[in-house]
Amino acid sequence: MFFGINRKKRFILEIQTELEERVILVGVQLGQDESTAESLQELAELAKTAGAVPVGTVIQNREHIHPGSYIGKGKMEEVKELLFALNANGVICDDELSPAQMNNLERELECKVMDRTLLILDIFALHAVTSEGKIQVELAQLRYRSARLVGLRDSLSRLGGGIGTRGPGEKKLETDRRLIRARISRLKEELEDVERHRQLLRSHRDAGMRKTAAIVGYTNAGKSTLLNTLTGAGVVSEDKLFATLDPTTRILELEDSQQILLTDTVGFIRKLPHHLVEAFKSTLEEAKYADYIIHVVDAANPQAELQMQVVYETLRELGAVGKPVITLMNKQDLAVEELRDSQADYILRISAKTGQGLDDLKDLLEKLLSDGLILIERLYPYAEAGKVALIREYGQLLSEEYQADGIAVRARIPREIYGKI
Ligand SMILES: Nc1nc2c(ncn2[C@@H]2O[C@H](COP(=O)(O)OP(=O)(O)OP(=O)(O)O)[C@@H](O)[C@H]2O)c(=O)[nH]1
Ligand SMILES: [Mg+2]
Repeated sequence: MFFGINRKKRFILEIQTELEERVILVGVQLGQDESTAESLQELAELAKTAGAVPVGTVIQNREHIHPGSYIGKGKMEEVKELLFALNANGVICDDELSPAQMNNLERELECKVMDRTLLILDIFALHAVTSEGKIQVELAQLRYRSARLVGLRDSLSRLGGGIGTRGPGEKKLETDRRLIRARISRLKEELEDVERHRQLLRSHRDAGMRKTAAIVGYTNAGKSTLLNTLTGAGVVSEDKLFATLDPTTRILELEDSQQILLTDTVGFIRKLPHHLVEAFKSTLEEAKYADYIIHVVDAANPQAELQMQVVYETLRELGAVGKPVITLMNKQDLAVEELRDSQADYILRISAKTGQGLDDLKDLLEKLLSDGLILIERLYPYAEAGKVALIREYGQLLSEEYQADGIAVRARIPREIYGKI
């Protein structure tokens, strides 16, 4: 009896150690580019978020990435020896591998071969909550997979689990090419439905009468924390990469009965997989349709400068340009560097966690909102009380006086509703 239980326990333990992914991170440093080591540090964070244990790093200096095998022959030997020495069972390359590179590496190294994209897709799969998020992730995963079935199948069957095998929710990812194609077109249709719905929501969101600000920034910068502190939104905020995938919108009440809609959304990262950008287009585009961009920077991160560049590049790719940018140098409660942002229209130093500087942010938003408003002084007959309600909802009602012949109103209103009142 006891013997049986112990055997079972030992068996489970064996499976657990077998499933532990001990990985070596591999990067290529091109010419004088000095960010490779830092990029690998970030890759290590991504690996940990996906449940793997990074045990070593290898960097190769090359003029260009080896087209057939990502790294050269000699380096491959080095990685092979390191795999053995460190008792590792997989490698993760810091760039997206072509199908050929993946096959060749997998054959030569005889271990599970992964890349940055697979890792990010995996984390997205673990964190997707809403049906929209799940469809988007699965679509991106399947597109990535369908081109790499051979190398991936060998790699993924080596451990029988772990990174690359997770689908959104409980779903097992398909590995049959024909089935994948069918599933992709089904998902695309579903996504179109969801996107239509999102468009509708967007247009309903007060038909453009209420101003919106999109909270953007590098992953882990503190976007969700900011929304939570400002509005008590209750969004998950964690010291994890890509904690948020689904956009959350909340109303922020300001002085003089002004309001602005704030949307927290998915974070950016360098080398964001293009399949993800494509699949998450409708989510990412929240920034494109917003009136203002609130750019949250983790000012305590040594890589803050580079992260800011990545954010601006991504915004440009999404077409979210030509609107006022408020940059928030966040985490001022920690040791931070004096950072500049030449691309921002306004810069504030804040701590989303302690609330420091958030009154300044509210003041700024109030000012921005009032600047676009028109001052009116008017007497509305009682029959037109509905117009006063409209002003109260979308404008700043400065004073209202109930007189014998109607309501005397002083208010600031957005241009968009001027015609209606
Ligand atoms: N010390 C300090 N930590 C902060 C501050 N703001 C956020 N954090 C921490 O930074 C981590 C990431 O915060 P999130 O709000 O989840 O970051 P995010 O930008 O939403 O990240 P993703 O959704 O993963 O892209 C969490 O551990 C927060 O507690 C701050 O002002 N000071
Ligand atoms: Mg978040």
